[in-house]
Amino acid sequence: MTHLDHLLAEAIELFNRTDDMTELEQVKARYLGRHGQLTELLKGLGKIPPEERPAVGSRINQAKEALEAALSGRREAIQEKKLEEQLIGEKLDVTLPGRGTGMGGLHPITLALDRIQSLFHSVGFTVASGPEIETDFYNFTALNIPENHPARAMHDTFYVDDENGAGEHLLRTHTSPVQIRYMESNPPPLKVIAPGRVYRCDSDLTHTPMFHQVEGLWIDESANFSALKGILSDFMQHFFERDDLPVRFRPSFFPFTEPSAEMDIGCVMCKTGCRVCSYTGWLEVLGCGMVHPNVFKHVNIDSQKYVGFAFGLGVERLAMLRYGVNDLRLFFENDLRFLKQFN
Ligand code: 2U9
Repeated sequence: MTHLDHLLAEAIELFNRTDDMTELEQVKARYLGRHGQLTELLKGLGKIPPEERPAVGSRINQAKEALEAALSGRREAIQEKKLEEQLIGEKLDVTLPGRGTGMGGLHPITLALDRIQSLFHSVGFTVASGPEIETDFYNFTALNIPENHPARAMHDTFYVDDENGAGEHLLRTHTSPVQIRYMESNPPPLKVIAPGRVYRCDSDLTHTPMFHQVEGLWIDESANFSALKGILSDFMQHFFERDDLPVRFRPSFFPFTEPSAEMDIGCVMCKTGCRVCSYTGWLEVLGCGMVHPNVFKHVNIDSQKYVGFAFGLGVERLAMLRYGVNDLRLFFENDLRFLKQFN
């Protein structure tokens, strides 16, 4: 075996021994680099007799080509092995069951609102909406709420700072302004509900500064209280899915309705008295009444010709009773452990 054959065999042996690309390049440099052993042999050609040079030079070049071929073969093998190892490491079993995606769901207040809206829609009410920042006129004056009424006080209503400081704008304290606006642009007869956010300066265990209301308005020439009682009783029985739900109406007072009444339903939490119904067996669920003639005057509706009935309910209260939620704050904390129960 010549020195060249020996060198070639040794280099190939070293190439095959390593699995590491950097190491392979280092081995290559030892033979083919600027001062590599094969390179040095080529450089030494000048020192041998001229007649031997072509034959020796050709053999060295052959050896160099063989080494380069072995090197590129080894490079490919190392890369292939690396890829194979990577594929095994990242192996994916597509037949495994999925981890499940969090589907998300609707907030219980949205669920209650949807349910309320769909029940009133089914008996012919359309849905109206309006601004949450209102004027004093639409929120109070048009609703026959007197100048000195406590609801207008700074400590009950959020006033918005106007440019001119007139204190004319406020966050609506009920959705009634929506119905005032609706009556301005839609002649009677009409049957409309106004769901939405309302704001009051109030914050304790049973009140939040923002809450949701659904108010309804029904105006035509022959609307009457017994029909209103029927609609509201049916609504509560469907909302709570109880055909035998007891209901009663008690006289009350609101500036925008006359006469006015409050509606109670038999307690949905107990049969014999509990803390929710204060051991009375009854729960107050909404207010209602005949639209006051002064309200009609503000929107130019002839109160001799038309009769109107209105009602208002608090969505949080109905949602608490329907879903058995005993703490109002749960609706506003957005704790997923609570919210997930409604999915
Ligand atoms: C117009 C005329 C009259 C809406 C009404 C009530 C009675 C009522 C409360 C229920 C619970 C407010 O959220 S709550 O605290 N509402 O008792 N609301 S009558 O009367 C109207 C509405 C619009 C034009």
